[in-house]
Amino acid sequence: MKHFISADCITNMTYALNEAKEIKKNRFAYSTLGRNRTLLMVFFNSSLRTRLSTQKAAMNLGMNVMILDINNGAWKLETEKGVIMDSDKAEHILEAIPVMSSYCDIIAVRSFAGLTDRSKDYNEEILDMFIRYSGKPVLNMESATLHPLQSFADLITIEEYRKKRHPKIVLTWAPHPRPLPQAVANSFAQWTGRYDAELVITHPEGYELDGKYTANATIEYDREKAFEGADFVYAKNWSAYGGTDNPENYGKILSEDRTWTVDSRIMSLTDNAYFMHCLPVRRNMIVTDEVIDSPRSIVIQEAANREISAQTVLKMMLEEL
Ligand code: AN0
Ligand code: CP
Repeated sequence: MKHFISADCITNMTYALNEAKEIKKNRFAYSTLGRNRTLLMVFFNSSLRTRLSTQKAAMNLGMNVMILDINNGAWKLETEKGVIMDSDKAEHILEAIPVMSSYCDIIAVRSFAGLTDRSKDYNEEILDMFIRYSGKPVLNMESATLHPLQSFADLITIEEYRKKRHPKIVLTWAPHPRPLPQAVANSFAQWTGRYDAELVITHPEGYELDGKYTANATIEYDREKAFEGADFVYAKNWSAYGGTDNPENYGKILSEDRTWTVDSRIMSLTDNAYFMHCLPVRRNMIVTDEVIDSPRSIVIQEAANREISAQTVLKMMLEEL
């Protein structure tokens, strides 16, 4: 595996999950694999988990790690091609990428969707520039449309907690005061679509995700029916994708319906399901205190597995260097 951009970069999901299991048993087994190799992590957006877990994973493999927050101490970057640079942006990404990549062996990038121009976001213009102009393997730390390190950690967690061979997993939209990208939801659907499970996605009308990612899922608008008998409930907010009929809705909040907050009543319809969320989570918007504080909530274990997903991926990337 050269780049790690999406689930498509993993040819054998069972192998990847087994690798993760082995790494979790002894995370220092490959502590010299990354010797004299440098990971540069570039952030265009905030992070707690991705930053710490990916750094820890790289350290477990013996790598050196450098981190750059573009919005904190670096020059403001121009990302549009062909513009006259007379604004406050002092440097063009066309120089910044090859310069940054000259100092490292693997370059990791976080760059969220702008949520204004769907084709720009869904063409992954920023991530694509890193792939094209860095000359180095690129690790996706949440791009405009996907968050593969999160989804891989989610699957590792489901694999650890599932009691049935073919569990029912429900991805449920939940309310949030700010418009959020579809990346986590797209990616979760893409990864679980390749896992031995039944995936049901429930959301208010208008929140349909890009069909490219939901091909192996059942869309159920009846929320109660969706939750019935679930083994895992994965909550997430996303803004509208817009679809073919309403592209103008892209990035918009279409519903603030608080009855979609995951609470004990809706959880009681499940088969004693585990509650999951990628975090950060807004309590009593996405999920009630009662549910997230209950013993069925595995959000902390899920976040801890981010170290394992990142280490499994970095190991595969280092082996290809
Ligand atoms: C981001 C999102 O929804 O994509 C990151 C989640 C890991 N969440 C927020 O911005 C709150
Ligand atoms: N889940 C996740 O990616 O969290 P951060 O945004 O804090 O990195």
